[in-house]
Amino acid sequence: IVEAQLKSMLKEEGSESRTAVTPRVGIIMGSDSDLPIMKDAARILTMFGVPHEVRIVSAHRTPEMMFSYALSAQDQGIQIIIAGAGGAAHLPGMVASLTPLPVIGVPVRASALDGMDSLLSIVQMPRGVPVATVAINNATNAGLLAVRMLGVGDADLLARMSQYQEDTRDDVMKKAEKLQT
Ligand code: RP5
Repeated sequence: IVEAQLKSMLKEEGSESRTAVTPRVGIIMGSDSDLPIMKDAARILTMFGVPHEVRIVSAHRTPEMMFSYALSAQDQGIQIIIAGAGGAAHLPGMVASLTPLPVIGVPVRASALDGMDSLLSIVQMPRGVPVATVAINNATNAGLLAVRMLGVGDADLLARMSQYQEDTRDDVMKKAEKLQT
């Protein structure tokens, strides 16, 4: 059921839960309930043409799967992992402890504490195990950060990021001009 839901939610984005090409970015999350937020990261990667995969991997409910995903990611050709979780969000940190790949954590607002619990769980990593943490529910920025990281060794991708920044700037300028007229 989860796989079917994943597929239908990602279909509109042009993302697939399992891709034919080797994914460069792995998007993982603790629960299918994180998907409405985490699909924003997939949307950005699709927009930039970055092959990626989307998986449900829970640190608490499927710890063995989390271990095997994190330990095999590098050999599978994954270059960056984006990990989203809510509540006591251990997924990004645990994955970062098991792989040398960069991990971007997305705190998901999922509990009575409005995501602050998740934010602090992800950002307050102990020395030696870094997780790049974006704002609560901001999977868009996780996708953009992954593109920038990959862009360091990929001139085409970096050029597309510059274009994206220009487009964003133009968009704001147009709106500002409209307000003045
Ligand atoms: C976390 O618990 C998940 O990442 C999710 O954000 C939260 C709630 O999960 P569900 O109870 O909705 O499956 O592990």
